[in-house]
Amino acid sequence: MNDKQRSILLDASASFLPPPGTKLSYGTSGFREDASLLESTMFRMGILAALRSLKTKSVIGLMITASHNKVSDNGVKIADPSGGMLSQDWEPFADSLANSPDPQHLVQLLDEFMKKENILLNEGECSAEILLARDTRPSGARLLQATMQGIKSVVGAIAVDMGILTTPQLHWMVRARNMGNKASELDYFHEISTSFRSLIDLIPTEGAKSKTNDKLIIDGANGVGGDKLESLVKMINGFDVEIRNTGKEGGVLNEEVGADYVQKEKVTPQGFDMADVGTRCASLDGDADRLVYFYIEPKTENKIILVDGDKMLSLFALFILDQLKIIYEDDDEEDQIRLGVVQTAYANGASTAYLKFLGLEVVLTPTGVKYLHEKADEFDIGIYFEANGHGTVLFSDATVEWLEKRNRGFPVRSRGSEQQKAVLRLLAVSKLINQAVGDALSGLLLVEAILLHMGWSIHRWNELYQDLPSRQLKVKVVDRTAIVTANAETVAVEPSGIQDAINTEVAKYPNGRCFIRPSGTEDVVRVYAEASRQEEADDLAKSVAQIVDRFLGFGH
Ligand code: G16
Repeated sequence: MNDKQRSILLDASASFLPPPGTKLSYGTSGFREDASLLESTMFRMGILAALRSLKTKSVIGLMITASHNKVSDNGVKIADPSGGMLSQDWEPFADSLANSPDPQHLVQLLDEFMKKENILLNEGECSAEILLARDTRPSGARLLQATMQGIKSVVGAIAVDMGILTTPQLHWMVRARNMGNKASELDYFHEISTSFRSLIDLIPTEGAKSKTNDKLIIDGANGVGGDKLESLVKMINGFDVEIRNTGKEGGVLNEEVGADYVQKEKVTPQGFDMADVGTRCASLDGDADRLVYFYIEPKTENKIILVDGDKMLSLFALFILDQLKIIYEDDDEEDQIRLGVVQTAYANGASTAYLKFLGLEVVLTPTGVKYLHEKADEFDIGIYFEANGHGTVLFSDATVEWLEKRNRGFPVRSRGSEQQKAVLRLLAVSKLINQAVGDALSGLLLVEAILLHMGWSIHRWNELYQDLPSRQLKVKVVDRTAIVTANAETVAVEPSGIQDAINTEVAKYPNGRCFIRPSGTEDVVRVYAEASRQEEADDLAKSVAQIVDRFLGFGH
């Protein structure tokens, strides 16, 4: 870094000092805090994104969002050149940058890191480009300005404001740009609506006859996803969707609405009532990277039957397996495509048993799409989902090429055969489902297309297997980082003795399972419990929450 660049950075960073007394940490998917604490972090993540762009010689994305968190929070997610999350080996640098106490220290840190990573900053040659977007949070505009200033303090770096988008839209655009493809919002809508249409056109006649196409109601979390879905639906004729998203009419983002609320509380979101009994409903989260389905049963007050990420994973796996079976018919090429699934400890035990029963390889990782994505990428077709509705299906380049080659290789007499249709269906799925990151909008269209293909209602889908009753709780503690976990978060190795206490509780319940972990997005410890009956899952979660409080709570 030359003297001119150094003095620009020193001057600019003087206006962005970190909030005193706050330790910022790069969590499950980036920084997340009360929005009032984040200006310096956004400025510094702007610098980091510019350096990442220089290092990778690619376009980088920076999304200003706190996803499922309350409206007063905000945060940042960074998209790497592939469209996936920022490479994990840059996370410690992100942490040091965010917490650097003053401009001199910050510039020294940058200098050292750039030397280590061999990042050169030559005036006139800088080709860093960062696509920026934000969700609908009121603090977004102010934080965008801070981010822009950070990017601009790296001489020659370009910031492109893409406006208000869902997180997966931005990740999709970054991937498309780096692949040299068209990457506007319209291109995104066009790609997913046309591939959805292709899947519908490929429904076998028998299936099409039983096509229900009944109404779908969407809870848009009062955020960006509802608005974007409205634009998308306009491009798809005959899709009967009602979107409830009152953000612009006073409804508060994520407040008693949205995928996180519905999945954790298992109750109807605001704006839904008994008039919706039996109807297929779905909830997006605040930045539309999560999706869960649900329906309300008669006489259950505000309780819902949740059809979560695990059920979506199972539906997708079943459909893809069916298509592969058709493709391999009278073929000795079997086992050529390695299909695998990735879950976390939150996956309902019944879902894992079902996936294994289907003959699938199931891999478990810690919470965080960055871990699941990485594992799913190791398969030819990898499906990953967290129970909370984050997930997607990844097709390797070789698999897409193999499908394209097979499609071209069909002799004239077999054109339009079921085998060719199965190939075309998988190709359409690879275009419809976001290859960069889990995406509620594209996931929703894939669920809808598969339900139509199978001629299934949401009830039939839900019957794939019966969930074991479960309960999730949050516990406020003095310092959640005191918990250290192992074995994909299923065991707490610290504080010493806590796992033994949990084991003693779990042993009291038939089919009992329980784990604790510090959240990486909220200042809480999460407790997950499963048991044979709902009351038992509730009791187990409650007693383990008390153990957490005893070991780490404010009175311990
Ligand atoms: C983020 C991550 C998810 C994770 C979720 C909850 O989601 O991308 O992978 O499941 O946080 O994490 P935690 O339990 O650590 O709070 P989102 O939708 O909030 O960005």
